[in-house]
Order: sequence, then structure tokens, then C-alpha cells
Amino acid sequence: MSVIKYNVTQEDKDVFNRDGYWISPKLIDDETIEKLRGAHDRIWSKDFDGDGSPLYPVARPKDKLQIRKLDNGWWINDEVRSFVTDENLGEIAADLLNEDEIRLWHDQVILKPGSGGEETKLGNVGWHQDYGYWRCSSTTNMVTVWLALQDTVIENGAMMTILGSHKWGEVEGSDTFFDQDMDKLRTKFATRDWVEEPCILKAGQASFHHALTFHGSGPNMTNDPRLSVVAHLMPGHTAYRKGRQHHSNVNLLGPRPYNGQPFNNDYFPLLYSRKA
Ligand SMILES: O=C(O)CCC(=O)C(=O)O
Ligand SMILES: [Fe+2]
Repeated sequence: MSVIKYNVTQEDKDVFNRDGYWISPKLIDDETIEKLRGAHDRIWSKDFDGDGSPLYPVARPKDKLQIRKLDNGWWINDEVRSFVTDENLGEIAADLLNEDEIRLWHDQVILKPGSGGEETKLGNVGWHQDYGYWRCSSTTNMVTVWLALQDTVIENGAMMTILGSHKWGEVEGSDTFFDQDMDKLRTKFATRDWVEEPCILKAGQASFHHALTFHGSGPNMTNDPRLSVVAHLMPGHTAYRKGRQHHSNVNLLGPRPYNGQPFNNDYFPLLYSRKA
């Protein structure tokens, strides 16, 4: 098990429900941080574990300052798998979401290159709601765990969340991760109180944000890449909801997905189940 056991308190839940995100204590030890940093090196150089292949090929970025991400790193990397399927991680998510079972929806391995002080938008992640991509899911009660593999502050491009924005519901057109014009997106979405809060994390800490919480991130002005591993987690009862929006996870249900089909096969591993 790679995640240190942590018992979520009522205060933690209150913070998550009030703000739409919560910052955890350090969840992994220094050795695991180093292993996951090594996992980044191996993934970007296409050194994979097992006989599978990634969901999308690991492409060489067109520009070295461009943000890099790989979905479902757990398919091809043992250290990533160990973190994103960890039972202790699942229990934290179950407590925050007030659910009895937690499965993995998918993961992301993200590298934001350091620009060395150069002003660039190429590393930005546009303001978005994760659920903006997940409308094929039967519930919005999902959570994203963003694990820092170095101390993460505004200067190296910390993720920022919009305080309380999970209460805004499903906002149309919020699938804007790849739009790197933060100012334009702010104008589009800031129709209510727009309070940007950086997720300042020590290496090994994680932020947990609700699937409806707006978030994004700006430039990494340092000389070092900002490395993270992200686990998108869902309740065990999450099922396919037809006719809303396509997501590649629907393909993983088999050749004939049907409305109401649970996302509960091997592609969506169970992290945690509450004992009665
Ligand atoms: O890495 C980032 O800055 C944003 C990642 C993100 O959108 C997420 O974890 O849901
Ligand atoms: Fe996101």
C-alpha cells in the first residue's frame, strides 16, 4: 500500500463541502515520492511495465514548454497503479463524498515544464470543471485527487480552485482544460463570486476537488518541471448515462454499452468498500 492511512474528520468534510476542495496531509513517504518521480521519467521515455499499451500514445510535445499529460498511466506503470488504486486513498474519497464504495474513473500523469522565467501560456490548464468532460456519468459526486511530487506553489504553477464553485452545478461548455487563455475563460465563467485559491502543497500532499469545482493552473516560471499524479475517483454505483456526451470510458464498457450500465469492470478498479 503506498498511501499512509488518514482518518478524515468531520471538519475535513465540512471544508470539502463548503469550499469544493480539501488539502490532505502528506499521503506518501519520501521513498514513494521518488518512485513516482521515477515513474514520470520512465513514462515520458516510453519505458512501460507489463504487456499493455497506453490509451493514447505518448507523443513528443511540439514545443518543450507545452504541458504533457498521459491518461490511464496505471495501465502501463506499476508505481502509478499502486497509488491510484490504493485502498487508503479510496477510503479518504469515500468519506469526503459520503459514499460506501470508490472506484477509479481514470488517472492522469501530468508534467508542466518549467519555463525558466519565460512568459508563456503553453503550460496553462484552462479553467474547467472535470464533470464538464464526464456528463456520461450518472453522478456528479466524483472527486479528483491531485498529488504533488514536489513542493508546489504559485511560482511553479500550482493548481487553483474557485472557492465554492461546486455549488454552481453543471455549467455548459466547461470542458475547457485545453484552452490556455485563462483571462478569456475567467470572463466566460466568472458570472458569480470568483475567488481563486491556490492549492499550496508540500511534496506528497494532495488536493481533493469535487467534480463540479472550477480549477485551472498558470505558468511554471521556475527551472524545474511541476510533476503530479492525478486520480479521478467515483462512487461504486456510477453508471453510464446515455445521450449526453461521449467519453472514451464508455468504450471500455464493451462493444454495446447500454444506458445504466455500471462502470464496474476491470478498467474501473475498486479501491475501497466500506465494511458493514
Ligand atoms: O495539473 C493541473 O494544473 C490541472 C489538473 C486538473 O485539471 C485536474 O487534476 O483535474
Ligand atoms: Fe481537471
